[in-house]
Amino acid sequence: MISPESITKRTFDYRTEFRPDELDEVRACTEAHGFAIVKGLLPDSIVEMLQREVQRVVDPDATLGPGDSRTHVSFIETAYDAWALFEHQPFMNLHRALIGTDELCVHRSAAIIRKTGSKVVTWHSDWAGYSQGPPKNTGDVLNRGLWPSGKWFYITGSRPTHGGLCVIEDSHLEDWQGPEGFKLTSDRRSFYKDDGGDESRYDDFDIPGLVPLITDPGDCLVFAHRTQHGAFSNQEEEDRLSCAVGFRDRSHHIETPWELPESARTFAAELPDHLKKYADGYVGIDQGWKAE
Ligand SMILES: O=C(O)CCC(=O)C(=O)O
Repeated sequence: MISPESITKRTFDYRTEFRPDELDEVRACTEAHGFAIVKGLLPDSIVEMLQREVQRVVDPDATLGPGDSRTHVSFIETAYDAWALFEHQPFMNLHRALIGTDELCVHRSAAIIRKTGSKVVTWHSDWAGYSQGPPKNTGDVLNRGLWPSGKWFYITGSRPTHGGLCVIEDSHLEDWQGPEGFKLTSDRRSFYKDDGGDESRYDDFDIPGLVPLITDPGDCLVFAHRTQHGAFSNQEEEDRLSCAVGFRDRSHHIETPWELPESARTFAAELPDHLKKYADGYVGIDQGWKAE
């Protein structure tokens, strides 16, 4: 395995970092290269609030220990203080620009804790649109949209020694065939070394086109729906915390094979009146649902 300490920030012959008001540039970079970083989208006060909310919602009884990771897949429903994001205009402006409309509803949200020693996140694309058959799992229902898949806040920073995120430049392009020396898995969701091994998702970082994202806690990490990404193990003492709230165009109706979960109904009922529009179209997620 490559040592995270040996991975340094890359330089590019194009810009990858933007101010929150450079929305056209963020969109253009995401479309051209598959990722972009919006610097300083959140002030320290919101970062600190999100750090508290991620800990409270994801690990309410503080049961996680060394080596553990946990993901909460409907974070925003009960992260009450994080509803302030709906009123943080730089955040909403970014989403309006990425989705291309003002008529947004919450699509999905997540928050992750990775403790010291947590495992590597193997390389994958979130996009479930490569298979067009009936959905087999919740990802097949929710991850077939063409809008950017990642809009993450790594609120304790993203860096290789801290379980930071990496993407592969240009891996969002429709005709991308995998990095040189690798083959795509048969579902096109990941890749493996072309040395006669099996199709297991690759878990190391010695990859042509690798982009280690090295960011501050208030930055937003944007990536396109097909972009391949992975994350290092967290080798620092501090918990690695991240969260994301994604939206879609409210007029893009999603048919779910699950009933609207009680927690999604409660979220819609509890949102203050002026924010209820963001729950209009929200379908929640039933983690227990699987095709028969
Ligand atoms: O935890 C991470 O940094 C990676 C998250 C991720 O890959 C995903 O949610 O698809």
